[in-house]
Amino acid sequence: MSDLFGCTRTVVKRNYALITPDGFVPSVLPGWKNAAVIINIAPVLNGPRFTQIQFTLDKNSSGIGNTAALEHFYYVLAGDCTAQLTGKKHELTAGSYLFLPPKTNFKFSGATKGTKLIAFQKKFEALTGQKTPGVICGHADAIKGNPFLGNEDARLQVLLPDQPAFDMAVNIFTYQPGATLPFVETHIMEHGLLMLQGQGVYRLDADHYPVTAGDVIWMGSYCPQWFVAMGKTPASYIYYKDVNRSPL
Ligand code: UGY
Ligand code: MN
Repeated sequence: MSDLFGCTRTVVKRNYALITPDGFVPSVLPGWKNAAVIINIAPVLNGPRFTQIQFTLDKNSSGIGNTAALEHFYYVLAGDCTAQLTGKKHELTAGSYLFLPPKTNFKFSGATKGTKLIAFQKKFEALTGQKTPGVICGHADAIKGNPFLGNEDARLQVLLPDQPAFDMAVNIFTYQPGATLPFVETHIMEHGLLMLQGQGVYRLDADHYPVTAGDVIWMGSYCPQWFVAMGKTPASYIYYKDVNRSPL
């Protein structure tokens, strides 16, 4: 990419945004101390119904709070840290993830320098007849990647249980070079996405963008979307979507 001043690949449109790391700016999030916090996606951005946040931690960092009416999902991108919940401590390493239901106390600390987390947070919407999910702690290495609609070269790891009690899904999609989403998807669910590795071209609405590791994308409801992995190494992204609830 050209280093020419005044240039960026970032674009913010009505129903999608591509936000590239050259433009990330930290802000303050109550409860988080000695941490670089970048709120990549939030409702003020043309209406997402969730937030997507990146945290960079070191030895002195802490993040303390209660999820209240929200559910939080944390994934460790690099490094390690501890999450202390009421009555239980979780040691997290790169690839670990933690789902916190509403009304959960948490304290993140004990990070090694440069530990990076991504979080997705949204208001939990209960479903009549379904119990509110409990805490889930898992690791991506333990989740099998299944061929997406029969394509062995495009594999999906589904990190949270695919059950009606959950109103959020977080998946990791890994594509071999040349593999694609099979068709241009247009759906009610919205997405928040972080490119984890590799590169490719993302179609958003009627536009096509080169994307690479570190890029963030918001796709609003009904934003036409498609991806092709390019280059010599696999491309993968972690992404959020809202699921299992009536629109009205
Ligand atoms: O789950 C999804 O909707 C996924 N196939 N979308 C995407 O990768 N853009
Ligand atoms: Mn999709």
